[in-house]
Amino acid sequence: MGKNDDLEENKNQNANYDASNITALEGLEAVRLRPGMYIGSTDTKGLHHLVYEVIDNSIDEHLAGHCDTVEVIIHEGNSITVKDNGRGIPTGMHKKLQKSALEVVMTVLHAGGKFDKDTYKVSGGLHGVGVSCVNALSSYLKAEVHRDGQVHVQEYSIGKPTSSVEVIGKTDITGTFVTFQPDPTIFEELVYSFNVLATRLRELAYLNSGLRLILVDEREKDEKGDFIKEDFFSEGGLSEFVTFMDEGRTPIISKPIHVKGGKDNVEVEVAMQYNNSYSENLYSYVNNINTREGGTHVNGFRRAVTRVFKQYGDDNGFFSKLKFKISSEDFREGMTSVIAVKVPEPQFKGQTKGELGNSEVTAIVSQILGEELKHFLEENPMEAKRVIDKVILAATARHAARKAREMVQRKNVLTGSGLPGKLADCSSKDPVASEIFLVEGDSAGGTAKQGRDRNFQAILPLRGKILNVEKAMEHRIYENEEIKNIFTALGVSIEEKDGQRILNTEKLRYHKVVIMCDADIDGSHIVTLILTFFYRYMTTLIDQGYIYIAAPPLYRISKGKQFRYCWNEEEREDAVNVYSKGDPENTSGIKTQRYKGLGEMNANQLWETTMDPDARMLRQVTIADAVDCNRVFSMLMGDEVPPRRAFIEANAKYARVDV
Ligand code: 0RA
Repeated sequence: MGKNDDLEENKNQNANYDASNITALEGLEAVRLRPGMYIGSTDTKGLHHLVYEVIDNSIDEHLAGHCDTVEVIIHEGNSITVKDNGRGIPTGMHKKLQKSALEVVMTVLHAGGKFDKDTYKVSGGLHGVGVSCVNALSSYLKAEVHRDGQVHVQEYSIGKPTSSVEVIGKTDITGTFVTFQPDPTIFEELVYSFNVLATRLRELAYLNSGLRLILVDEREKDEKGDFIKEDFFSEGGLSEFVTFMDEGRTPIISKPIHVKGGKDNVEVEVAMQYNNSYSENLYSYVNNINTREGGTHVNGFRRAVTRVFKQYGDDNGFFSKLKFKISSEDFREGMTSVIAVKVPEPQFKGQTKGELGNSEVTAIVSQILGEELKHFLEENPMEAKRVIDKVILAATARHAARKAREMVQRKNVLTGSGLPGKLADCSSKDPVASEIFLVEGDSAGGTAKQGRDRNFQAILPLRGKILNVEKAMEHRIYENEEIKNIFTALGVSIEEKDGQRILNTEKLRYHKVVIMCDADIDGSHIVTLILTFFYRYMTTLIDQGYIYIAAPPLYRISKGKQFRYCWNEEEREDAVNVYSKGDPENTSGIKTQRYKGLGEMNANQLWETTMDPDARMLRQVTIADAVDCNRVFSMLMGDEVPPRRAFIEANAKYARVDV
């Protein structure tokens, strides 16, 4: 049932109330009753959403030209303060409701925005429910408004005022400071993540150039004794965003193409850069909200890129020697782009409401970008030629890739089962119950084959380092023995539809695909290579939660017949402590075995530490943040060497602990 159905229900039950009462009646009770409907969820995502909801109002003040700084403070105990230097929430009397406007904004659902409809409120979107929802879901909230020379304060608990609006002093600034403590009876998770908030503030800084966003974490201090603090500010906006995302790649034009424009109340901003990689990285936003599923704005963008580049290439005879057609995909290979639109009344569609539906937006984006791109090509013939050469290369490679892919896929049909010879399959044919372990090296593969439960666990040994797909051309990927084996063992194939490559997972043979490598730096490098491959070619499997990383132990500590496996230094010290009964003189009878690789474990040890579902630890690979993930992979696997090692060691960043 949608929000509107709810309203409808209230209307019928309270037929004698007028419109303003209905809004008030639906009230904050409804928010507490069904929080998920207003903020998405009550897990860690919903918890962070509360902060975004408050910041949205500050960003509206920025968009209206009245605010240039927003500060977010995570306090000890995980309460949050959001401070802005906007105009401050009005504090005068709201005539209709006979209350301070501040109280109305904070306690009446949907009144969170501006009162006058003419104000162009665009931030928010997916939920965009206003600061009153945050109030309803907070055990404590304080609003402090600096306005008209005075400091006004009101406090609330679960959305209800616990004091009247009081003037507590004088001020010579304007702004709104909101402090809130999320209600522990509503939220399953109460701890704020600095990284999650930092990533969002960074993104907001790029999306709203000129706005400074500051994040302070009072729960932690640095070496100097100061609170952890980060400052996000971008003068160049989306152009800098693209450069930031492409940090690990080599650009092929001197600076990103950056276009801004607007028509019929729709604002359009696009930045794009070509690099020498083979993947397309496209991020789209509507009213500062990431639209992961794209939509009409992305369609308009693609349309303009294809049309303008194609025309330019044709007009100059650049494509005349090609023996096959150029597809629209070829114009976007190695392109990193951000498309941000601001739409007054966005319609969101799709499974996760991550797709823009407003049909008028396509033509607007296409027209604005098209004109600017034409100018760019006319004025920068050298750069244009470099892009066109890249497009021709992409088309040629795609042609070769299709052939290579067809070869692999046809061969499978011809050879009956088509399963790779190296695969030790499981007996179960039920994908839901079946697991496959991708194991580094033939020797560890052998141990895993002995150690597994063959009923539901399959083993595919991979030889050494698999191909770095970040640097290889597509057809090389389908020709690669290890990668071919992964495709055929998993039972998935790539199909082309309207020039787009789609992973067909209908015949996926396992619902757990576990990457199992040594617990050392080489092992994590191999994990990363395999993950890069999954991320670029089998994203759906990650999205659907099928990809896992096994966590083999680092040590076996034993004394006599007793032993313990340890996964980190802390556990090792702990085990030694226990066996020595805390006496450092008493360690000579304690044996420490350091596992340098999977190969050093016998089959039984491998089973009981790493493969047995009752004892093992698996990390499920998730894509929490696509921007982050892309950057990580391009850093790791791209051209720039220095940032790599640190990233590899911290590869837990894109995986979370599971089971
Ligand atoms: C209603 C009207 C106006 C501003 C705001 C609300 C407002 C809300 C929040 C929430 C956090 N920061 C905020 N800043 C402003 C317009 C005020 C005017 O016309 O002066």
